Amino acid sequence: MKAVFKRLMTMAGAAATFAGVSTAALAAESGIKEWQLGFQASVTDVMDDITWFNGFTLVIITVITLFVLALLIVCMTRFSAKKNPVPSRTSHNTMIEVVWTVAPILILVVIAIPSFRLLYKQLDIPEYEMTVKATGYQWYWGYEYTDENMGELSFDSIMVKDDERQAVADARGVTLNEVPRLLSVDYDLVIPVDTTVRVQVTSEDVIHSFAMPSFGVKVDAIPGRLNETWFHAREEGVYYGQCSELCGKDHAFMPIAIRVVSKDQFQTWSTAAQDDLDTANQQLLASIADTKKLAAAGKLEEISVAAK
Ligand SMILES: [Cu+2]
Repeated sequence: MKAVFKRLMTMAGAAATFAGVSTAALAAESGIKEWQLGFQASVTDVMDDITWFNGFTLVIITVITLFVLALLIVCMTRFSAKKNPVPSRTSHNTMIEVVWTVAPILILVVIAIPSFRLLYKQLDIPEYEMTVKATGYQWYWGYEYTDENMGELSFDSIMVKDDERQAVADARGVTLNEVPRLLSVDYDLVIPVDTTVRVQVTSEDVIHSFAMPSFGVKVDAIPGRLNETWFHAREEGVYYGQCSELCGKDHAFMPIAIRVVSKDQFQTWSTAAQDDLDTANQQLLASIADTKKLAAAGKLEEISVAAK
């Protein structure tokens, strides 16, 4: 069923591209759409839980709001001054007071249990396979791969300006929609798929916040402090986030772009990037484009059969 749905989505994406529908193409690439309401598509367990929890609390607050509305309507009609020329002198009702104290406590407990479970899931870092360090600067992010086998690889990641988007798209051999405005950066943070990654977050100047909606990640970047979080992305793609703590005049212009690639692609990229980051990125994009072309032509299955 899932496979059928995915295929339909791919076909829809292809059709939209032919029709020149920019939003659909954008969505197919990164899980973001123009004028988007609601969350970006989830690619981690934590974000799955956040999405569920959002729906769960939405149901509770909807029921409470409707209940209060009903009470108001009852009060306004049944207990109006017109219908009650002689007002009641009731001032206490033990039963009602017990109910309106206990019921909200129970509701809060029902909300608190999954809420705390989710908080601990976000903050308890499981056994991780690699570490990246993100440092906030006014106004861009710097990334550092701190594992020994990564050879002190580090780079800054700066937003692609409006007038540079076309040039970047041309250089990467992609459409303009794949370089989304205010979200694309010159150097993406590259991460392997299906890998538990520990993220250390700090800042060099003021407080920033490292946020990646599709991963359910948001953690403050505080000068002099090293905060930690983690993620385990299960799908390849490019994911976008933004600095989420007001940090000065260009706060809106320091996006975060994480490119999740296959483990093989990451291996090749990380080895090459330690010598020459630009060439490594070009090779990586070429490899991703090849994979996409093959997938589009439906040849992936043939290759896997041939490989066996
Ligand atoms: Cu900021």
